[in-house]
Amino acid sequence: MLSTLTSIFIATASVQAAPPVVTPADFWLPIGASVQAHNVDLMFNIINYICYFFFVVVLAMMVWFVIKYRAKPGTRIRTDGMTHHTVLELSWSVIPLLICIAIFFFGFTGYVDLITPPKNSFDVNVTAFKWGWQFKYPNGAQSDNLVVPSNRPVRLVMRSNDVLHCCFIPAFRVKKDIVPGRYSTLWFQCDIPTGIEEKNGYHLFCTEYCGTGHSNMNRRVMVLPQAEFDEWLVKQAQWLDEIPDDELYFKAGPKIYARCQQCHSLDGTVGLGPSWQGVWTRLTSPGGARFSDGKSYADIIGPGKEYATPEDYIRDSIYNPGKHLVATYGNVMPTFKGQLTDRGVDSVIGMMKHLDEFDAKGAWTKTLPPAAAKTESKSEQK
Ligand code: HEC
Ligand SMILES: [Cu+2]
Repeated sequence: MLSTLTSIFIATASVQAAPPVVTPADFWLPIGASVQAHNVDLMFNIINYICYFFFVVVLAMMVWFVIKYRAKPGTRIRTDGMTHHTVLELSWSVIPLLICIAIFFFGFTGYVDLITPPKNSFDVNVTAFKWGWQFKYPNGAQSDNLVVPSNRPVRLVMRSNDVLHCCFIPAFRVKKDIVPGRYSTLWFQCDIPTGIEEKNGYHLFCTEYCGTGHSNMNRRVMVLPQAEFDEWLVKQAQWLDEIPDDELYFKAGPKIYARCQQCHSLDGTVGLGPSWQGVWTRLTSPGGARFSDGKSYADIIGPGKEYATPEDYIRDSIYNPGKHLVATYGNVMPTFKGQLTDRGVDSVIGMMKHLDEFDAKGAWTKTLPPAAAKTESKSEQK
């Protein structure tokens, strides 16, 4: 135990002692902000310059031969049949072979480094789904953008809820497919903190075309110094608990709605899912057929029916979306079981009940009385 601790300490200490590694952006590549970036870029540049070199050599010789051996007017000389030139043929076989072996060697050892996370890495669980990401941390905290500690290897343990996705963080030079039914891992270490501001974070993309909402999978990676990260992590795990019950719907609601927005509009626009406009009135007043099996809300909601209250129906729609399909819509909503806690669901329900207080984008349009505004800035966080 002690020896493990010591070795972790030594490993961390030696990593921290190393100066931060940054490769500035150039014509071909964006900024390289991970410890791996340098090697990847080196390989890329070497291969790139080898290509330029041979491109120029081949093209120059081509032009030169075209001029030198062109058919001059008036001559009808035919060349002899080709013989061979051992030295020339051996050199154009052996030299490229050596170059290829070198490229393979450095490429392969580099690849092995890229797929082997160091032992002391910090694990983040990643779920990719149509169409978003969820990042879960060891203490139970969750976030929509990836937040990681700096100066420490981070390992992403990734899985997909539905189809093939791919996690790509260009600034870190890492990329890995996320295949349904299988865990994929990816690691990086970044020594250049960005702060918690989303706009300063590094880009994270899905680079496997996964359907209509594919482009909604763009996120940011924020890197914080370890102490700041630990603080963020603790707060993040409790962010919903810290908000008083009666403020949940406008403080937590919009943040959670951000995950529903690509399918559910607030202003009546038809999307992949039914708009939430007027949803509360619909649920609580008698209406006609609503579901694809011909049932109406009144058939399933009410005392003694499947759902005692509209709240129960909404909660179940979020945890078991396929159970009652709203007519004309497909069974495409992902379940939010394990992703939204009861308090999370409560805040969405609260938002649906007060939709008149939100604009079409889900921002709360009212302001708090001064006394309450103080608590807001305190608990406000990403
Ligand atoms: C990928 C698209 C998609 C996302 C993301 C999505 N939904 Fe849905 N949702 C649907 C579709 C499609 C339906 C209608 C079919 C059905 O009932 O499952 C639906 C239905 C619902 C219903 C029932 C609506 C009604 O009029 O009876 C509720 C409630 C709901 N979603 C809540 C949510 C919440 C809350 C979120 C975010 C946390 C969310 N949805 C995210 C597609 C989505
Ligand atoms: Cu995707």
